[in-house]
Amino acid sequence: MIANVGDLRAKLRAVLGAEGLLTEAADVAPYLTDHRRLYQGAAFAVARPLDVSEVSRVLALCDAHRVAVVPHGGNTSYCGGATPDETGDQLVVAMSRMKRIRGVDVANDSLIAEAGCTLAQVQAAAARAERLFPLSLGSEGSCQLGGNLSTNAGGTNVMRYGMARDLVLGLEVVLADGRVLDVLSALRKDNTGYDVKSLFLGAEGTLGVITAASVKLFPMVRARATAFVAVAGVGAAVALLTRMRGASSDRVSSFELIPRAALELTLRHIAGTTDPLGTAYPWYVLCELSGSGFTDALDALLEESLAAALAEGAILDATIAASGREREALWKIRACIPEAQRREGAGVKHDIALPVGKLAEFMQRAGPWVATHVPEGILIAYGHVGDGNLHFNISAKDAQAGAALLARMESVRRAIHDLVNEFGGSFSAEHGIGQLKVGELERYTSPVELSVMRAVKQALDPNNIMNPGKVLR
Ligand code: 2HG
Ligand code: ZN
Repeated sequence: MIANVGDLRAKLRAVLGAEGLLTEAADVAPYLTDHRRLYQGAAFAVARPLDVSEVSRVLALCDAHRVAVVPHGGNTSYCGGATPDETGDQLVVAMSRMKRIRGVDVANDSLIAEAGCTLAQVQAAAARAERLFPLSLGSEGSCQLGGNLSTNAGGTNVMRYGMARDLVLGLEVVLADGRVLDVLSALRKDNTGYDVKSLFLGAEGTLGVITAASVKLFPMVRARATAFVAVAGVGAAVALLTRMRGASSDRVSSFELIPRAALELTLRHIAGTTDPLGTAYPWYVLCELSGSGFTDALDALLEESLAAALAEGAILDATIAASGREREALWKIRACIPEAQRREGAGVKHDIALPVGKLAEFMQRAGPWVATHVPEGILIAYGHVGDGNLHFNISAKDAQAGAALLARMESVRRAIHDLVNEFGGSFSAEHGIGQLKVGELERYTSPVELSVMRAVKQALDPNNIMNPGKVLR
Protein backbone atom coordinates (compact mmCIF):
# COMPACT_ATOMS: atom_id res chain seq x y z
CA MET A 1 0.00 0.00 0.00
CA ILE A 2 1.43 3.40 -0.94
CA ALA A 3 1.92 5.46 2.26
CA ASN A 4 0.42 8.76 1.12
CA VAL A 5 -1.20 8.26 -2.24
CA GLY A 6 -2.87 11.68 -2.21
CA ASP A 7 0.49 13.36 -1.80
CA LEU A 8 2.04 11.36 -4.64
CA ARG A 9 -0.91 12.10 -6.92
CA ALA A 10 -0.49 15.82 -6.17
CA LYS A 11 3.22 15.67 -7.05
CA LEU A 12 2.45 13.80 -10.27
CA ARG A 13 -0.27 16.30 -11.14
CA ALA A 14 2.21 19.13 -10.66
CA VAL A 15 4.38 17.51 -13.33
CA LEU A 16 1.65 16.36 -15.74
CA GLY A 17 -1.15 18.88 -15.32
CA ALA A 18 -4.79 17.92 -14.78
CA GLU A 19 -5.19 16.35 -18.22
CA GLY A 20 -2.04 14.33 -17.85
CA LEU A 21 -3.12 12.36 -14.79
CA LEU A 22 -6.22 10.17 -14.67
CA THR A 23 -7.46 9.15 -11.24
CA GLU A 24 -11.22 8.64 -11.66
CA ALA A 25 -12.13 4.94 -11.68
CA ALA A 26 -13.98 5.21 -15.01
CA ASP A 27 -11.00 6.93 -16.68
CA VAL A 28 -8.46 4.48 -15.29
CA ALA A 29 -10.52 1.34 -16.08
CA PRO A 30 -9.56 0.96 -19.79
CA TYR A 31 -5.89 0.63 -18.78
CA LEU A 32 -6.46 -2.22 -16.34
CA THR A 33 -7.47 -5.11 -18.59
CA ASP A 34 -5.38 -6.67 -21.31
CA HIS A 35 -6.54 -7.18 -24.88
CA ARG A 36 -7.19 -10.93 -24.38
CA ARG A 37 -8.93 -10.34 -21.02
CA LEU A 38 -6.57 -12.71 -19.25
CA TYR A 39 -5.72 -10.19 -16.53
CA GLN A 40 -7.58 -7.62 -14.48
CA GLY A 41 -5.28 -5.22 -12.65
CA ALA A 42 -5.62 -2.05 -10.56
CA ALA A 43 -3.73 1.27 -10.51
CA PHE A 44 -3.81 4.37 -8.31
CA ALA A 45 -3.53 6.58 -11.42
CA VAL A 46 -2.66 6.71 -15.10
CA ALA A 47 0.02 9.19 -16.16
CA ARG A 48 -0.25 10.51 -19.72
CA PRO A 49 2.97 12.42 -20.34
CA LEU A 50 3.31 14.83 -23.26
CA ASP A 51 7.07 14.77 -23.66
CA VAL A 52 10.29 13.15 -22.56
CA SER A 53 10.90 15.61 -19.75
CA GLU A 54 7.53 14.73 -18.18
CA VAL A 55 8.35 11.01 -18.43
CA SER A 56 11.70 11.75 -16.82
CA ARG A 57 10.18 13.64 -13.88
CA VAL A 58 7.46 11.01 -13.39
CA LEU A 59 9.99 8.18 -13.24
CA ALA A 60 12.32 10.12 -10.91
CA LEU A 61 9.37 10.67 -8.56
CA CYS A 62 8.29 7.04 -8.71
CA ASP A 63 11.83 5.82 -8.12
CA ALA A 64 12.20 8.10 -5.09
CA HIS A 65 8.88 6.80 -3.70
CA ARG A 66 9.61 3.18 -4.73
CA VAL A 67 6.41 3.12 -6.75
CA ALA A 68 6.11 0.68 -9.63
CA VAL A 69 5.54 1.94 -13.17
CA VAL A 70 3.75 0.01 -15.92
CA PRO A 71 4.44 1.43 -19.41
CA HIS A 72 1.38 1.17 -21.62
CA GLY A 73 1.11 1.50 -25.41
CA GLY A 74 -1.84 0.43 -27.56
CA ASN A 75 -2.80 -2.37 -25.15
CA THR A 76 -2.59 -5.09 -27.79
CA SER A 77 -0.20 -7.34 -25.85
CA TYR A 78 -0.95 -11.06 -25.99
CA CYS A 79 0.88 -11.72 -22.72
CA GLY A 80 -0.41 -9.07 -20.31
CA GLY A 81 2.80 -7.04 -20.55
CA ALA A 82 1.06 -3.67 -20.16
CA THR A 83 -1.43 -4.58 -17.42
CA PRO A 84 -0.68 -3.60 -13.79
CA ASP A 85 -0.92 -6.11 -10.95
CA GLU A 86 -3.91 -6.30 -8.59
CA THR A 87 -2.52 -4.28 -5.68
CA GLY A 88 -3.55 -0.83 -6.90
CA ASP A 89 -0.08 0.42 -5.93
CA GLN A 90 1.22 0.76 -9.48
CA LEU A 91 1.20 3.72 -11.84
CA VAL A 92 0.31 3.11 -15.47
CA VAL A 93 2.30 5.37 -17.81
CA ALA A 94 0.34 5.62 -21.05
CA MET A 95 2.36 6.90 -24.00
CA SER A 96 -0.52 7.81 -26.30
CA ARG A 97 -0.02 11.61 -26.05
CA MET A 98 3.60 11.34 -27.21
CA LYS A 99 2.73 10.89 -30.87
CA ARG A 100 4.86 13.28 -32.87
CA ILE A 101 6.82 12.30 -35.93
CA ARG A 102 9.95 14.28 -35.14
CA GLY A 103 11.44 14.08 -38.60
CA VAL A 104 11.88 12.08 -41.80
CA ASP A 105 15.30 11.88 -43.46
CA VAL A 106 14.76 10.53 -46.97
CA ALA A 107 18.43 10.53 -47.97
CA ASN A 108 19.31 8.56 -44.85
CA ASP A 109 16.22 6.34 -45.22
CA SER A 110 15.16 6.89 -41.61
CA LEU A 111 12.58 8.64 -39.48
CA ILE A 112 12.25 9.56 -35.83
CA ALA A 113 8.89 8.94 -34.17
CA GLU A 114 7.68 9.15 -30.60
CA ALA A 115 6.66 6.03 -28.75
CA GLY A 116 2.92 6.80 -28.70
CA CYS A 117 2.59 6.95 -32.51
CA THR A 118 0.46 4.09 -33.73
CA LEU A 119 2.24 1.75 -36.09
CA ALA A 120 -0.15 2.87 -38.85
CA GLN A 121 0.86 6.49 -38.21
CA VAL A 122 4.55 5.61 -38.64
CA GLN A 123 3.80 3.65 -41.83
CA ALA A 124 1.80 6.63 -43.16
CA ALA A 125 4.60 9.11 -42.37
CA ALA A 126 7.01 6.90 -44.31
CA ALA A 127 4.55 6.57 -47.20
CA ARG A 128 4.15 10.35 -47.43
CA ALA A 129 7.89 10.48 -48.09
CA GLU A 130 7.47 7.65 -50.63
CA ARG A 131 9.28 5.25 -48.32
CA LEU A 132 8.25 2.05 -46.56
CA PHE A 133 8.30 1.28 -42.85
CA PRO A 134 7.87 -2.47 -43.19
CA LEU A 135 6.70 -3.58 -39.75
CA SER A 136 3.17 -4.88 -40.32
CA LEU A 137 0.82 -6.47 -37.78
CA GLY A 138 -2.89 -7.20 -37.45
CA SER A 139 -3.18 -4.55 -34.73
CA GLU A 140 -1.28 -1.83 -36.61
CA GLY A 141 -4.17 0.65 -36.33
CA SER A 142 -3.96 0.67 -32.54
CA CYS A 143 -0.61 -0.78 -31.40
CA GLN A 144 2.07 1.82 -30.72
CA LEU A 145 5.67 2.06 -31.83
CA GLY A 146 6.97 2.04 -28.24
CA GLY A 147 5.13 -1.21 -27.54
CA ASN A 148 6.26 -2.72 -30.85
CA LEU A 149 9.88 -2.04 -29.97
CA SER A 150 9.57 -2.97 -26.30
CA THR A 151 8.13 -6.35 -27.27
CA ASN A 152 10.28 -6.73 -30.40
CA ALA A 153 7.14 -7.34 -32.48
CA GLY A 154 7.17 -9.49 -35.63
CA GLY A 155 4.28 -9.77 -38.08
CA THR A 156 4.00 -10.77 -41.71
CA ASN A 157 7.08 -9.09 -43.25
CA VAL A 158 9.79 -10.47 -40.98
CA MET A 159 11.31 -12.85 -43.51
CA ARG A 160 12.33 -9.92 -45.70
CA TYR A 161 12.82 -7.02 -43.27
CA GLY A 162 13.43 -8.63 -39.88
CA MET A 163 11.79 -8.11 -36.48
CA ALA A 164 11.12 -4.71 -34.88
CA ARG A 165 14.60 -4.90 -33.33
CA ASP A 166 16.21 -5.07 -36.77
CA LEU A 167 14.50 -1.86 -37.86
CA VAL A 168 15.92 0.35 -35.12
CA LEU A 169 18.84 2.74 -35.56
CA GLY A 170 18.54 4.55 -32.26
CA LEU A 171 16.41 5.10 -29.18
CA GLU A 172 15.53 7.69 -26.60
CA VAL A 173 14.81 5.99 -23.29
CA VAL A 174 13.98 7.24 -19.83
CA LEU A 175 15.74 5.12 -17.23
CA ALA A 176 14.18 4.02 -13.96
CA ASP A 177 15.78 6.89 -12.02
CA GLY A 178 14.56 9.48 -14.52
CA ARG A 179 17.79 9.99 -16.47
CA VAL A 180 17.30 10.32 -20.21
CA LEU A 181 19.41 7.95 -22.28
CA ASP A 182 19.78 9.64 -25.65
CA VAL A 183 21.05 7.11 -28.17
CA LEU A 184 18.73 8.38 -30.88
CA SER A 185 21.31 7.83 -33.58
CA ALA A 186 20.52 7.77 -37.28
CA LEU A 187 23.74 5.90 -38.09
CA ARG A 188 23.92 2.54 -39.79
CA LYS A 189 27.52 2.04 -38.77
CA ASP A 190 28.62 2.87 -35.25
CA ASN A 191 31.02 0.54 -33.46
CA THR A 192 31.42 2.48 -30.26
CA GLY A 193 31.20 -0.07 -27.49
CA TYR A 194 28.18 -1.99 -26.23
CA ASP A 195 24.96 -1.74 -28.21
CA VAL A 196 23.12 -0.13 -25.31
CA LYS A 197 19.88 0.50 -27.19
CA SER A 198 19.42 -3.21 -27.84
CA LEU A 199 18.86 -3.82 -24.11
CA PHE A 200 15.52 -2.03 -24.29
CA LEU A 201 14.27 -3.83 -27.41
CA GLY A 202 12.28 -6.77 -26.11
CA ALA A 203 12.65 -5.69 -22.47
CA GLU A 204 8.91 -4.95 -22.26
CA GLY A 205 9.41 -1.82 -20.19
CA THR A 206 11.30 -3.60 -17.41
CA LEU A 207 14.48 -1.53 -17.87
CA GLY A 208 13.14 1.88 -18.83
CA VAL A 209 10.53 3.62 -20.96
CA ILE A 210 11.23 4.02 -24.68
CA THR A 211 10.05 7.53 -25.57
CA ALA A 212 11.21 7.82 -29.19
CA ALA A 213 12.97 5.80 -31.87
CA SER A 214 14.99 6.37 -35.00
CA VAL A 215 13.91 3.66 -37.45
CA LYS A 216 14.97 2.40 -40.86
CA LEU A 217 12.95 3.05 -44.00
CA PHE A 218 13.03 1.16 -47.29
CA PRO A 219 12.04 1.71 -50.92
CA MET A 220 8.28 1.83 -51.36
CA VAL A 221 6.75 -1.46 -52.52
CA ARG A 222 5.02 -0.72 -55.82
CA ALA A 223 4.48 -4.22 -57.14
CA ARG A 224 2.99 -7.25 -55.47
CA ALA A 225 2.07 -10.72 -56.70
CA THR A 226 0.06 -12.86 -54.33
CA ALA A 227 -0.90 -16.52 -54.57
CA PHE A 228 -3.00 -18.87 -52.49
CA VAL A 229 -1.42 -22.29 -52.93
CA ALA A 230 -2.65 -25.70 -51.79
CA VAL A 231 0.02 -28.10 -50.53
CA ALA A 232 -0.01 -31.60 -49.08
CA GLY A 233 1.75 -30.77 -45.83
CA VAL A 234 4.16 -28.57 -43.92
CA GLY A 235 7.16 -30.23 -45.62
CA ALA A 236 5.74 -29.31 -49.03
CA ALA A 237 5.17 -25.74 -47.84
CA VAL A 238 8.79 -25.41 -46.70
CA ALA A 239 10.04 -26.91 -49.99
CA LEU A 240 7.90 -24.39 -51.88
CA LEU A 241 9.43 -21.58 -49.83
CA THR A 242 12.94 -22.62 -50.86
CA ARG A 243 11.85 -22.95 -54.48
CA MET A 244 10.13 -19.53 -54.56
CA ARG A 245 13.02 -17.74 -52.90
CA GLY A 246 15.41 -19.20 -55.44
CA ALA A 247 13.17 -18.51 -58.43
CA SER A 248 12.45 -14.90 -57.49
CA SER A 249 15.91 -13.65 -56.44
CA ASP A 250 14.55 -13.63 -52.89
CA ARG A 251 11.56 -11.39 -53.57
CA VAL A 252 9.31 -13.43 -51.26
CA SER A 253 8.19 -10.98 -48.59
CA SER A 254 5.47 -13.05 -46.91
CA PHE A 255 4.95 -16.79 -46.73
CA GLU A 256 2.08 -17.72 -44.44
CA LEU A 257 0.89 -21.22 -43.67
CA ILE A 258 -2.86 -21.87 -43.28
CA PRO A 259 -4.33 -25.27 -42.41
CA ARG A 260 -7.74 -26.27 -43.76
CA ALA A 261 -9.18 -26.07 -40.23
CA ALA A 262 -8.18 -22.38 -39.99
CA LEU A 263 -9.72 -21.60 -43.38
CA GLU A 264 -12.94 -23.30 -42.27
CA LEU A 265 -13.02 -21.26 -39.04
CA THR A 266 -12.58 -18.06 -41.02
CA LEU A 267 -15.28 -18.97 -43.56
CA ARG A 268 -17.63 -19.76 -40.67
CA HIS A 269 -17.07 -16.62 -38.60
CA ILE A 270 -15.89 -13.81 -40.87
CA ALA A 271 -18.42 -12.27 -43.22
CA GLY A 272 -17.31 -11.78 -46.81
CA THR A 273 -14.68 -14.54 -46.89
CA THR A 274 -14.82 -17.28 -49.51
CA ASP A 275 -12.73 -20.38 -50.21
CA PRO A 276 -10.25 -19.20 -52.88
CA LEU A 277 -9.85 -22.67 -54.42
CA GLY A 278 -13.28 -24.26 -54.06
CA THR A 279 -11.91 -27.76 -53.48
CA ALA A 280 -10.79 -28.68 -49.96
CA TYR A 281 -7.05 -29.28 -49.46
CA PRO A 282 -5.22 -30.07 -46.20
CA TRP A 283 -2.87 -27.08 -46.14
CA TYR A 284 -2.45 -23.73 -47.89
CA VAL A 285 0.24 -21.14 -48.27
CA LEU A 286 -0.31 -17.44 -48.82
CA CYS A 287 2.79 -16.44 -50.76
CA GLU A 288 3.58 -12.87 -51.72
CA LEU A 289 6.39 -11.53 -53.87
CA SER A 290 7.02 -7.81 -53.75
CA GLY A 291 9.34 -5.26 -55.25
CA SER A 292 9.57 -1.75 -56.54
CA GLY A 293 9.11 -2.71 -60.23
CA PHE A 294 6.01 -3.86 -62.12
CA THR A 295 3.30 -6.18 -60.83
CA ASP A 296 2.97 -7.86 -64.26
CA ALA A 297 6.55 -9.09 -64.14
CA LEU A 298 6.10 -10.48 -60.61
CA ASP A 299 2.79 -12.11 -61.56
CA ALA A 300 4.46 -13.81 -64.52
CA LEU A 301 7.30 -15.03 -62.35
CA LEU A 302 4.89 -16.38 -59.74
CA GLU A 303 2.72 -18.05 -62.36
CA GLU A 304 5.66 -19.68 -64.08
CA SER A 305 7.12 -21.00 -60.82
CA LEU A 306 3.79 -22.32 -59.57
CA ALA A 307 2.99 -23.96 -62.92
CA ALA A 308 6.33 -25.79 -62.78
CA ALA A 309 5.67 -26.82 -59.17
CA LEU A 310 2.20 -28.09 -60.09
CA ALA A 311 3.55 -30.07 -63.04
CA GLU A 312 6.07 -31.74 -60.72
CA GLY A 313 3.42 -32.52 -58.11
CA ALA A 314 5.14 -30.25 -55.57
CA ILE A 315 1.89 -28.34 -54.99
CA LEU A 316 -1.75 -29.41 -55.36
CA ASP A 317 -3.43 -26.29 -56.73
CA ALA A 318 -3.02 -22.50 -56.76
CA THR A 319 -4.69 -19.23 -57.60
CA ILE A 320 -3.02 -15.86 -58.18
CA ALA A 321 -4.79 -12.64 -57.19
CA ALA A 322 -5.80 -10.87 -60.41
CA SER A 323 -6.50 -7.50 -58.78
CA GLY A 324 -5.94 -5.51 -55.61
CA ARG A 325 -9.39 -6.59 -54.43
CA GLU A 326 -8.57 -10.25 -54.88
CA ARG A 327 -5.27 -9.77 -53.08
CA GLU A 328 -7.07 -8.13 -50.14
CA ALA A 329 -9.57 -11.00 -50.05
CA LEU A 330 -6.70 -13.51 -49.72
CA TRP A 331 -5.03 -11.49 -47.00
CA LYS A 332 -8.34 -11.11 -45.18
CA ILE A 333 -8.51 -14.87 -44.78
CA ARG A 334 -5.09 -14.91 -43.15
CA ALA A 335 -5.50 -11.76 -41.08
CA CYS A 336 -8.86 -12.85 -39.64
CA ILE A 337 -7.74 -16.24 -38.31
CA PRO A 338 -7.16 -14.90 -34.75
CA GLU A 339 -10.58 -13.20 -34.75
CA ALA A 340 -12.27 -16.34 -36.15
CA GLN A 341 -10.57 -18.39 -33.43
CA ARG A 342 -11.72 -15.94 -30.77
CA ARG A 343 -15.32 -16.21 -32.01
CA GLU A 344 -15.11 -19.99 -32.08
CA GLY A 345 -14.65 -20.00 -28.29
CA ALA A 346 -12.03 -21.22 -25.85
CA GLY A 347 -8.52 -21.96 -27.05
CA VAL A 348 -4.87 -22.26 -26.11
CA LYS A 349 -2.17 -20.30 -27.94
CA HIS A 350 1.47 -21.22 -28.47
CA ASP A 351 3.60 -18.62 -30.25
CA ILE A 352 6.51 -20.84 -31.21
CA ALA A 353 9.57 -20.56 -33.45
CA LEU A 354 11.67 -23.35 -34.90
CA PRO A 355 14.43 -23.53 -37.46
CA VAL A 356 12.45 -23.53 -40.74
CA GLY A 357 14.02 -26.86 -41.74
CA LYS A 358 12.60 -28.53 -38.62
CA LEU A 359 9.01 -27.34 -38.95
CA ALA A 360 7.77 -30.44 -40.83
CA GLU A 361 9.34 -32.90 -38.40
CA PHE A 362 8.00 -30.92 -35.45
CA MET A 363 4.50 -31.01 -36.90
CA GLN A 364 4.79 -34.77 -37.46
CA ARG A 365 5.39 -35.16 -33.73
CA ALA A 366 3.17 -32.39 -32.36
CA GLY A 367 0.11 -32.94 -34.58
CA PRO A 368 -0.52 -36.56 -33.51
CA TRP A 369 0.26 -35.60 -29.89
CA VAL A 370 -2.59 -33.09 -29.93
CA ALA A 371 -4.95 -35.55 -31.63
CA THR A 372 -4.28 -38.16 -28.92
CA HIS A 373 -3.93 -36.04 -25.80
CA VAL A 374 -6.31 -33.18 -26.51
CA PRO A 375 -9.34 -34.89 -28.05
CA GLU A 376 -11.56 -31.93 -27.16
CA GLY A 377 -9.42 -29.58 -29.29
CA ILE A 378 -8.82 -28.84 -32.96
CA LEU A 379 -5.29 -27.90 -33.96
CA ILE A 380 -5.08 -24.55 -35.75
CA ALA A 381 -1.34 -24.29 -36.51
CA TYR A 382 -0.76 -21.37 -38.83
CA GLY A 383 1.48 -18.43 -39.36
CA HIS A 384 4.77 -17.07 -40.48
CA VAL A 385 6.43 -20.17 -41.87
CA GLY A 386 8.80 -18.01 -43.89
CA ASP A 387 10.58 -17.10 -40.65
CA GLY A 388 9.88 -20.32 -38.69
CA ASN A 389 7.13 -18.87 -36.46
CA LEU A 390 3.99 -20.95 -36.01
CA HIS A 391 0.92 -19.99 -34.02
CA PHE A 392 0.37 -23.51 -32.75
CA ASN A 393 -3.10 -22.84 -31.38
CA ILE A 394 -5.76 -25.28 -30.24
CA SER A 395 -9.46 -24.38 -30.38
CA ALA A 396 -12.06 -26.23 -28.35
CA LYS A 397 -14.51 -28.26 -30.43
CA ASP A 398 -17.51 -26.83 -28.56
CA ALA A 399 -18.48 -25.06 -25.33
CA GLN A 400 -18.35 -28.21 -23.19
CA ALA A 401 -14.98 -29.12 -24.69
CA GLY A 402 -13.86 -25.57 -23.91
CA ALA A 403 -14.12 -26.14 -20.17
CA ALA A 404 -12.14 -29.39 -20.46
CA LEU A 405 -9.47 -27.73 -22.59
CA LEU A 406 -9.07 -24.78 -20.24
CA ALA A 407 -8.88 -27.13 -17.25
CA ARG A 408 -5.75 -28.73 -18.60
CA MET A 409 -4.33 -25.81 -20.45
CA GLU A 410 -1.21 -25.75 -18.26
CA SER A 411 -0.23 -29.34 -18.94
CA VAL A 412 -0.91 -28.97 -22.68
CA ARG A 413 1.21 -25.84 -22.78
CA ARG A 414 4.00 -27.57 -20.88
CA ALA A 415 4.04 -30.56 -23.24
CA ILE A 416 4.06 -28.42 -26.38
CA HIS A 417 6.75 -26.08 -25.10
CA ASP A 418 8.88 -29.01 -23.93
CA LEU A 419 8.69 -30.46 -27.43
CA VAL A 420 9.56 -27.08 -28.96
CA ASN A 421 12.53 -26.92 -26.62
CA GLU A 422 13.64 -30.40 -27.68
CA PHE A 423 13.69 -29.13 -31.28
CA GLY A 424 15.84 -26.13 -30.35
CA GLY A 425 12.90 -23.76 -30.72
CA SER A 426 11.43 -20.82 -28.81
CA PHE A 427 8.25 -20.70 -26.71
CA SER A 428 7.87 -17.01 -27.56
CA ALA A 429 8.59 -16.09 -31.14
CA GLU A 430 6.98 -12.67 -31.42
CA HIS A 431 4.46 -12.08 -28.62
CA GLY A 432 6.94 -11.58 -25.79
CA ILE A 433 6.86 -12.79 -22.18
CA GLY A 434 4.69 -10.27 -20.31
CA GLN A 435 3.28 -11.87 -17.18
CA LEU A 436 1.97 -14.92 -19.03
CA LYS A 437 5.27 -16.63 -19.81
CA VAL A 438 7.53 -15.68 -16.90
CA GLY A 439 7.53 -19.31 -15.73
CA GLU A 440 8.44 -20.51 -19.23
CA LEU A 441 11.34 -18.07 -19.41
CA GLU A 442 12.69 -19.51 -16.16
CA ARG A 443 12.20 -23.08 -17.35
CA TYR A 444 13.72 -22.85 -20.81
CA THR A 445 16.45 -20.23 -20.38
CA SER A 446 19.86 -21.39 -19.20
CA PRO A 447 20.94 -20.31 -15.69
CA VAL A 448 23.81 -18.34 -17.19
CA GLU A 449 21.57 -16.40 -19.57
CA LEU A 450 19.04 -15.77 -16.79
CA SER A 451 21.78 -14.48 -14.51
CA VAL A 452 22.92 -12.05 -17.23
CA MET A 453 19.32 -10.81 -17.59
CA ARG A 454 19.02 -10.39 -13.81
CA ALA A 455 22.33 -8.52 -13.63
CA VAL A 456 21.17 -6.09 -16.31
CA LYS A 457 17.87 -5.58 -14.51
CA GLN A 458 19.62 -5.00 -11.18
CA ALA A 459 22.04 -2.51 -12.74
CA LEU A 460 19.41 -0.44 -14.53
CA ASP A 461 16.51 -0.72 -12.10
CA PRO A 462 17.91 -1.44 -8.62
CA ASN A 463 14.64 -0.52 -6.91
CA ASN A 464 12.62 -2.78 -9.22
CA ILE A 465 10.10 -0.12 -10.16
CA MET A 466 10.00 -0.85 -13.91
CA ASN A 467 7.11 -3.12 -14.82
CA PRO A 468 7.86 -5.56 -11.98
CA GLY A 469 6.69 -9.13 -12.47
CA LYS A 470 6.97 -8.92 -16.24
CA VAL A 471 9.70 -10.90 -18.05
CA LEU A 472 11.54 -11.63 -14.75
CA ARG A 473 10.29 -12.09 -11.19
C1 2HG B 1 -0.96 -13.31 -36.06
O1 2HG B 1 0.04 -13.71 -36.65
C2 2HG B 1 -0.82 -12.82 -34.66
O2 2HG B 1 -2.08 -13.25 -36.60
C3 2HG B 1 -1.82 -13.48 -33.69
O3 2HG B 1 0.48 -12.95 -34.20
C4 2HG B 1 -1.57 -14.93 -33.47
O4 2HG B 1 -3.68 -15.15 -32.34
C5 2HG B 1 -2.56 -15.62 -32.52
O5 2HG B 1 -2.19 -16.65 -31.95
ZN1 ZN C 1 1.82 -13.69 -35.72
